[in-house]
Amino acid sequence: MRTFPYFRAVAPLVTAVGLFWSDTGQAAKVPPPQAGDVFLGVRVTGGQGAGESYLVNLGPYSQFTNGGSVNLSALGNLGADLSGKYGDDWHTREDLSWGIFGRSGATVTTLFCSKHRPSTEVQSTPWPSLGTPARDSTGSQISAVWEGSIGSYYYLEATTNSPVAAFQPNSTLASSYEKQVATLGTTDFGSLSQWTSIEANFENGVDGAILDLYRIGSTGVTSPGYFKISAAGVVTFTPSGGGGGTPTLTVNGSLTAFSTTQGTPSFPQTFTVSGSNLTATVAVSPPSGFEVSTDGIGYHSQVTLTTSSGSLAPSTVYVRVAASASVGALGGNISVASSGATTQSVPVSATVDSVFQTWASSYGLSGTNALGTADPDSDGFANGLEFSFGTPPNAGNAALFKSEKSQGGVLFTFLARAANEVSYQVLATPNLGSPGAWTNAGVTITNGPATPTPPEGYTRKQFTVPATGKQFFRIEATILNP
Ligand SMILES: [Ca+2]
Repeated sequence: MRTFPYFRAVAPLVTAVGLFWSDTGQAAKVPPPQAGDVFLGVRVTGGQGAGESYLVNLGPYSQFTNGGSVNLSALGNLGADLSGKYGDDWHTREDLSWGIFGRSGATVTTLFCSKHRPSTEVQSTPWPSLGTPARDSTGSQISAVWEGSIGSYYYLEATTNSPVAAFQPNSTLASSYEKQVATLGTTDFGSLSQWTSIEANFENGVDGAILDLYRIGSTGVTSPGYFKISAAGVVTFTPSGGGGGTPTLTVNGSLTAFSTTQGTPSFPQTFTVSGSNLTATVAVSPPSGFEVSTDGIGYHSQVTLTTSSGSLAPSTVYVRVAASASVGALGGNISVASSGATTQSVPVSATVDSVFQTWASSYGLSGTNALGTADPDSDGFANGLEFSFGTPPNAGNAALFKSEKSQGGVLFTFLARAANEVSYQVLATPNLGSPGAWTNAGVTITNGPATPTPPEGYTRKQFTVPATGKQFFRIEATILNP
């Protein structure tokens, strides 16, 4: 090809000769690799081919996440390269290993790597998730191999059998695949990756050297599938759960109508959520007035379920009416959602009674007899007053409170609901014949005697009015959430 006499005899033309080489394509470099590409590396620890590792750009990681088959025919004849470099028995050599590596180019470092898959049926235990410093550090080691400034894949010449494969001399440079995965005293691609080995060797043939592909990003670890290579050197990818396939959420169980009294959370009910091929966590969000929990102890306005390798094992979700729910009927759908999956809805409904309604029901009152203005025991005190002062609405009573002479005047004692249920005010007037003349009596209501024990829901209160002049007093009770 080159013109030998020119090269030898006319030194200034050497540069021109070099350009001539390039034009013929004899020394074609691999196409510039891109961030997000996934690479295959092959190396041996001794024997034939020990001086060089084999690097193949498999193309972008994104092609492995659609859940379908992946066409890798553009890789060329890798078998010819492998046989030529490592011998025809390369696919049974115990000292020959392969591994997968790569990283994204996003501002958030996402890593791609492999792990020996025990068998086609059994996925490897996923690599641990990594924090930002560990991902950044590991990512820089990976970058060194495919785009480092000296000796990286970027500068290598393609083999005659594959446009995207190249042999890389093993060296102590950071760009050396062999250095990154075989240096003693460190995990693969630096000390922070926690990748004890991303490789599989071929001592049990190609069926014993399957590689799971993992993605390790800020949202955790997923695996879209696994790689195999045939004895002829044909690489295939099989999609599996976790990043491959359609993200799917499944809900089991349903909820019957809840009921509770305002201020008191209802008893919980449960349903389960499971999922597959998930690429994100699962958010469980109930409508207003309800709250959810993953343990039946801590309740929240929303809970997040964490997936493992794209799967969510059946997980119990507890649901209850919140203590803060408003009186009346409430309901809607509990949303179970994860990115890319069809959102599931769990219908939920509840009736929240007011404290007064629950009180009336406890006396067997219903319908019009349960109204606050009704007086079913005809004692002259409407239910609202009986509730406010702790007297029975279904058995007549003579008074709502007790009054007696005391040292400072007249002592009034009565049973009271909690301050957030009923408010009490003492009013006074000098003349019952003057409607609208009731004014605040200016007395202070304090806690009364604790004995005898007040009925549940009540405390005993008291106040004293001076025994001077002529005054009429009344206690006004306002039910805050009737
Ligand atoms: Ca009554």
